[in-house]
Amino acid sequence: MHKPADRSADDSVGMATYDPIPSKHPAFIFYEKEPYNGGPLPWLARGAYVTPHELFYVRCHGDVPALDAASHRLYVRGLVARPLVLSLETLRRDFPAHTVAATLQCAGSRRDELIRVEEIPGESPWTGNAISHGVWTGARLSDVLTQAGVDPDAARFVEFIGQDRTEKKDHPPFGGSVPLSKALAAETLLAYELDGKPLPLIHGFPVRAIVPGYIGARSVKWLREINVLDRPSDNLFQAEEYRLHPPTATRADHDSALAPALAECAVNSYICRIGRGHPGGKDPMVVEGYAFVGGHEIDRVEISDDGGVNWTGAELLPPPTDGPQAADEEGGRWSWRFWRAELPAAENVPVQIVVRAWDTAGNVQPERAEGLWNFKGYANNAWHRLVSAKAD
Ligand SMILES: Nc1nc2c(c(=O)[nH]1)N[C@H]1C(S)=C(S)[C@@H](COP(=O)(O)O)O[C@H]1N2
Ligand SMILES: [Mo]
Repeated sequence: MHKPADRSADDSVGMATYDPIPSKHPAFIFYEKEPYNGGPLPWLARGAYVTPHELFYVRCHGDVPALDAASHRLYVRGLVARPLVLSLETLRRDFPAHTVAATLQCAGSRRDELIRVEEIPGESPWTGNAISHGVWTGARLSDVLTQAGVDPDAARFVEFIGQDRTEKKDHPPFGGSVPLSKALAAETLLAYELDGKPLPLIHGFPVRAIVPGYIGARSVKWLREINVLDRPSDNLFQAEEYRLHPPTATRADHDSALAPALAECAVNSYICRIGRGHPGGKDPMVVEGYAFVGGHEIDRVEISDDGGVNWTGAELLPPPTDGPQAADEEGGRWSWRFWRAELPAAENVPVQIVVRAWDTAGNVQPERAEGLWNFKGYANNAWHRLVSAKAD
């Protein structure tokens, strides 16, 4: 059992409680257990459209605080006319509940391919598995901010601060900020449910921010403070981490002020599995994966079986109309797309299968990971290449 919350209400910050974090699926890959970091094998990520909780990737920068839902408080402060102190009960009772299906993708997803370009010490080698899809229910952040009365002249950004102790020097809590316009958008939630169930502990219980389309880092878990600011957050994870440095910058020599803070996810796609059929035989090869973009929609997915010379369209599958996804109020705008393609049986196997997606703004994934390399290993959206299985 979890130890009783030892930092439930105000300022007490207690010890890490890892034991027992609900166990994940046997095919969940841990990069680290403290902090808790892992994701599903990619073929399992493509298994169910709404990711089962036991397969939902977990990205933690510190401990997993065991918060008590009854005594937890959320503070809304900064450039507001009426600062608020909200309990979970008031959040549920005083604000209409909204449900938004949103895919979360960590900026470090697909880092392993960047590591193959050049080493990235100290960062986990996530494959395309730092991504999962959930259906989130909570209060609209805009409803809460309206009640607090945002200063119309000075307010520009909204900061989220969690209640964890991160691994960084002096153990600051994890935090970040989003522009006021995104904070006021209908899709941005203070979520207390995932797929109709209470938020699991490791995913931010009892309440987290959900910022659909943005890198996962902006969806702050174990949310404790919401601050309306005239500038971006100076929390370490906004001011220093989760910024996109040029390939020339290094850990020892970089200027974070010159590197843009990551926000919306660029167009991306990934091959999760290749059905072998009979390699070298007559049956087509079945290739399946996901595509995701924040802020636009996936327009099309293309697939190549000759390393990216010739391309054919993959079939974009519609999101399910039943199950938790059916409650989405946003028409699937913040949801990943599953795709599937059949390729003629290759005469000579193995072949290099490549996927790339286009979004509705006409953006396409870049060809090579080489030009995307950065010393933090963020935001890899190069064409994804996989070599098909060898013939028996
Ligand atoms: N308080 C807090 N919030 C956090 C984090 C964290 O370490 N602490 N990690 C962030 C990062 S980097 C990501 S990618 C997502 C991961 O959400 P998940 O663990 O629910 O998948 O949570 C974000 N919110
Ligand atoms: Mo992340």
